[in-house]
Amino acid sequence: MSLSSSPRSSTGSDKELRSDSASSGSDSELRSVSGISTGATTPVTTPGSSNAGSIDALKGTELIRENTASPSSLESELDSESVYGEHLPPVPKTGDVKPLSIDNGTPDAWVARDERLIRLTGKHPLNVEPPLIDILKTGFLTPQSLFYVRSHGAVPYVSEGDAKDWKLRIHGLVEKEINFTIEELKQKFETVTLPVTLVCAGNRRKEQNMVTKGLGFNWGAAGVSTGLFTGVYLADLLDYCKPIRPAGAFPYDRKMPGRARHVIFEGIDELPKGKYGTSQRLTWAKDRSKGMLIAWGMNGEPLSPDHGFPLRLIVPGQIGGRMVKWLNRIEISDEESQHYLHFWDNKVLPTQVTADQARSEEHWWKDPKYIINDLNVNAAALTPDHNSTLDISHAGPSSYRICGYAYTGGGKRIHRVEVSLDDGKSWELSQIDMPEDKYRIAPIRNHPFFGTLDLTETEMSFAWCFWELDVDTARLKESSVISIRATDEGLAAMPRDMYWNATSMMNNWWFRVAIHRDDDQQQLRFEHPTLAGNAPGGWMQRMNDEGANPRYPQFGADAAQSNEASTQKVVPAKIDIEEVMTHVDKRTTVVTKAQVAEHANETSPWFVVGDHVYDGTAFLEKHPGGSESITLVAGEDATEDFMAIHSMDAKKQMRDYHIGRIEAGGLVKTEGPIEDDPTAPFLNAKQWKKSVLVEKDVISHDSAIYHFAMDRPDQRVGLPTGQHVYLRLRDKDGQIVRGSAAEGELVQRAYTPFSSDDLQGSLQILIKTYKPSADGKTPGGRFTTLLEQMIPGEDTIEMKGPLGHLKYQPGGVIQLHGHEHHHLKRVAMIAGGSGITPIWSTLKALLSDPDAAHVEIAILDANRTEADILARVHLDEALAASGRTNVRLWHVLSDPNVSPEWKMGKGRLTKELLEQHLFPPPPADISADKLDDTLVLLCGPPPMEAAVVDHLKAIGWPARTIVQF
Ligand SMILES: Nc1nc2c(c(=O)[nH]1)N[C@H]1C(S)=C(S)[C@@H](COP(=O)(O)O)O[C@H]1N2
Ligand SMILES: [Mo]
Repeated sequence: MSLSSSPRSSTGSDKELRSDSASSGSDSELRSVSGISTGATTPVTTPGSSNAGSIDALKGTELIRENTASPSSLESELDSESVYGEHLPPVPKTGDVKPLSIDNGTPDAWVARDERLIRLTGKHPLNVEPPLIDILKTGFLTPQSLFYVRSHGAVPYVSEGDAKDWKLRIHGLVEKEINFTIEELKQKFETVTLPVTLVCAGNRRKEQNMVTKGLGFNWGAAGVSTGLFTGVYLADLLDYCKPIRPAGAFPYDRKMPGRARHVIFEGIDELPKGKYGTSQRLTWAKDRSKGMLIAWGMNGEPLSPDHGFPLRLIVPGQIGGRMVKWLNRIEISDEESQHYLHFWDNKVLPTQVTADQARSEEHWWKDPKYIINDLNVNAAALTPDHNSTLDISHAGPSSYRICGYAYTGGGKRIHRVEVSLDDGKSWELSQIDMPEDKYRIAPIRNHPFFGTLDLTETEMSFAWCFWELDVDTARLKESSVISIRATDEGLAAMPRDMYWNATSMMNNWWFRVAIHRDDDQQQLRFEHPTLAGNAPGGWMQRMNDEGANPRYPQFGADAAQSNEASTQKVVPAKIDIEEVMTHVDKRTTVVTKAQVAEHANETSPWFVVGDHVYDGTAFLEKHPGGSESITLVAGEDATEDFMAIHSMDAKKQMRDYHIGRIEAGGLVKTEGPIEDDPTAPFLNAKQWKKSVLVEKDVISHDSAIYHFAMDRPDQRVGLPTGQHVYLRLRDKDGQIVRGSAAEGELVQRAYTPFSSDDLQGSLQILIKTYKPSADGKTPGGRFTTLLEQMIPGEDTIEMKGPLGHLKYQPGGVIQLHGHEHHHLKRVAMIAGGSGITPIWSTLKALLSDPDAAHVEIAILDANRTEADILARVHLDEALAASGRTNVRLWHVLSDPNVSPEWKMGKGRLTKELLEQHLFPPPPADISADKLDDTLVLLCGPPPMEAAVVDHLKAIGWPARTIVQF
């Protein structure tokens, strides 16, 4: 094993460093991230060994002397540039950023952002990383605008004025509470600056998702950035407040009431389950050598809104998740933070705990052993970049420089980064550069913005380093994979194998870049494991597609051998979409992805089925499933859902809306969005979710209430009252397909819930089964026949939603089509058979809403026999419980043999019956600025609905007041 490049002198210029290397990108843009080399001879302290003595040493009398000795006249002459020092990494400024159109319509529309950031969770909230290769361009310090962002919700709007008045409150188990403005913090405590690398615990998560999808979204390898953070030491604030900590031994795992042991931090951002907050152990927080800061600045600028303006916590060496943004409250307590996300986020659960288990078994999240604080050792390659090439012909360079970043946690240093060209059989050392060490040469003091930037008194390492290794092109030519492994001073090394875990956090197996040779041996092409976000590509996806297992990847000759042995991949048979659903004349018209993207809107939605593009605009009004089911897939590939739900006739109708063939390559199928927010409701409008049937309450000869489980017992369903949800099952010759087998055909139907939206952990749906007729002439309902076969406690169904054009809002308001808000005075509900179910949830909400007591309700429920009346007991109970006198319920039975005892309606829903049992119709015309306060909600078999609509119109009900489900 030998070093392929000789150690460089500390004066080697950036140009020199790169001149002999072939590079993947445009060389001129790339600046070496390395600077001077101080060697690895700097002595280090043992982390965690700091004690009261060393804290005092850090606080040092020298510091205080310097401060008092500096005359203020001199201070004003200090020019930030010169005082900062030219030998130090340049401080990047936020570029020219503006609010982006992509954020229009989101709560963050006002936030200025850089469009180069790769969005990992769609538009909102902002979860982004810069393009990996940009780390090479930006270097040691990342400009705020290119700094990765992880926000669980909207960015709180804080004006300059708000920032002036911003108060940081410290309270709880302290002798002295404080409530300081940022100005007061600056006055009372020493301003300090530290270079700190922030890493989201999810960095490199996509690699884990490629093995088995876990609970989180797809971070690439750039969920990491570094800034110069300016603020005051948290330790100083704690010294001032004096935590109350009576001495005494205590069992480690129990709290001693009244004894301060935790420091809880809270931001102002409002999330579905409360504010963002987490905590630190008090002893750590008091340890100045750990460098925890209450920071207002980054890179010489105020924090940007995305990064926590005006104040945030910085915890060097720990995961980003601990560094609370928009910080305004600190509580000293005898117990750890009780914030929702302190428990349900930033954990590495044992590898055997599946995502499903993690969702349903709370104890994993409450076990203190699985919390993550300190970062683990990690590294990634910047060159070669994904898809870059290297000329290996005679004209090409003789050597190539591989480089990248590395970091570790807890203040430890990276001590080696090794590169293997034979997938781990042998390793060679790369050259490590620690730009952070430049700040150890001489302290900066009294800087007008940075205050004190002094790493001469600490041996902690809080920032990433860069490594590089020159290898002969000839050797790369022989290799099929570059593997990278970093090791820190505690000899913790990146493992060969992935430690898959449900949150897919702290992924740090070897970073491997596959090498491909082109056929004529003229160039090499490099392939990273994954690409950030939904971008396709990378060897992990390729291996999945080839039927190989990327968890135990094999490259080059090894892969070729094992591929031969593995069986052929089964490709599911394709329905002839072209034959059935396309217009002959348009089959050759090519529609570009960009054109489809332009129609990713609600007014002129285009979508893709198979290889073809359809314009759904003209069908929005007519679509029996509501316009939402079209607008939801606008700009997307809707093949799977479309094929599952539509009849042959519906498919044929698609010809009229066909506009052409999608350009080669097709659309990238959008992946399921964020799941790692444990506060998110169960239902997701863009993603099918699995749910177990936990219970089935049979309530009549042909109907039952089905109870489906959410991911967790305390999870909201996320189905606003009045909306429906799709359920789907797989049908193989009339038999339900169990488990995750992808056989059979998908069958899907929409249902409204029986339970209300405030029920947590479960969703109840009342469903009537359509059985085949006794003579066998009429077949049973295809979906309900499958549903009947489901075994409670065992079988799962898939759900997606919510959707629908009607939503109930408190106060007796019906929202239609997302924008009309009808403040009801009267509402008629007309149901036929199981048509009562979609009406039920709105009725129940109206009856239980104290602010809707004024709404007059008339219910007409039509069935064949008394036994057919669905959920009659439930209806009666809800009515009785409401105590309302302005609600009428009238059952009508159509069975000619109905018993003479029956006192309510008989026969069909005639015009006369409607006139008699409903209130008079609202005025035919109302002024343009008003909405109707009287509506009819109608749901039943299509012939019944048609007849009722005719009668209503004849009576004088304007069409706009009749809402059909
Ligand atoms: N108030 C608040 N603080 C927060 C978060 C948040 O959503 N709200 N996200 C956390 C997570 S998970 C990370 S990784 C870091 C990201 O910091 P950045 O967005 O400035 O890079 O902020 C942390 N602090
Ligand atoms: Mo994070």
